[in-house]
Amino acid sequence: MLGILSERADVWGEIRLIASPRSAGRKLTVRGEQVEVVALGEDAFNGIDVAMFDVPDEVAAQWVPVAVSKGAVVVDNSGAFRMDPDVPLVVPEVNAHTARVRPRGIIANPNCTTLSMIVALGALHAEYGLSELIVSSYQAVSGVGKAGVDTLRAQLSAVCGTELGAKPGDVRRAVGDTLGPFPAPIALNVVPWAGTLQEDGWSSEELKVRNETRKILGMPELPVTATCVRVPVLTTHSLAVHARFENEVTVAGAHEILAAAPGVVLCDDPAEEEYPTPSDVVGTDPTWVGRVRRSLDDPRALELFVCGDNLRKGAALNAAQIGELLAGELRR
Ligand code: 2RA
Repeated sequence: MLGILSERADVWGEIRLIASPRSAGRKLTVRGEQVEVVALGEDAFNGIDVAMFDVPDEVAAQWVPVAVSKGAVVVDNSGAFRMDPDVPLVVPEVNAHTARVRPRGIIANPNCTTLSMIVALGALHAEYGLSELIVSSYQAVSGVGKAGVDTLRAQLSAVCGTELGAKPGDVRRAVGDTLGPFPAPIALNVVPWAGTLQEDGWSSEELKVRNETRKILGMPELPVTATCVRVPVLTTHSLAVHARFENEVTVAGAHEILAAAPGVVLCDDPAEEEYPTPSDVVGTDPTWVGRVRRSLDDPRALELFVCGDNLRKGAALNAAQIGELLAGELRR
């Protein structure tokens, strides 16, 4: 977040850094300047116009209303308010207009998995009219935070550190009980699980993709099925998308829409081995789209592969873009 605020147009006056008392007094760099962190408390929000929260759900639930009571509009990156009907869930390229109506003084930032595909999907929906969505995610370990990254690195050392490396059946033995935040080894493996167990075997992550996509597109009845999978990638989520539309589609038409869509890069030339991969996409801002195909059995459906940096557009960048919308309002 600090990096993104430092790179983008400087629309801000004071940037105040607020964290738990444990971090108070630390100095962090933003806009090239050292700024001292102040401790979270009611007075910390005095005089703040826009407060961007990036804290666990329970901390957001407690402190977001405090910031609002002090006069701030809050951009919240947690899941605490996303499905509240009085809180808009905003992706500026897709539904910026919804940010203007915020009865609770809160705007929610979507989950990184939804954000990694929704800009491309929103552009196709605007032209063709989405009628059904089936997605499978390939999620990076940084989606779980530092523990996810540390665990993948440690497990990779354990399985690849020997001269010959682990053989396929050795992975669980090599990793031992150092599973970290994952239910199974993540090095040299794929784990069909992200989030917490919900009713009927769905994961919380799968329900977030469904519910948030519906809310962002303003389609509460849209059929959405997600299968969320964790893969041994550090950063950048990928999704294989099957999208069915009201109207017939063509690959050329989809290419034209995606190539013109703000926030999307079309990278689709399999003959030249050009398709997005997390290694190439990480560190960039747009949603990258490739492998665009018309379904063989359905002229109204497209298959695509999308990649988005889960820490940039998937989190901090989208929050900063919402903050910029608010800063624009305040200047008027
Ligand atoms: C994940 N989407 O990747 C979550 C993080 N918000 O685990």
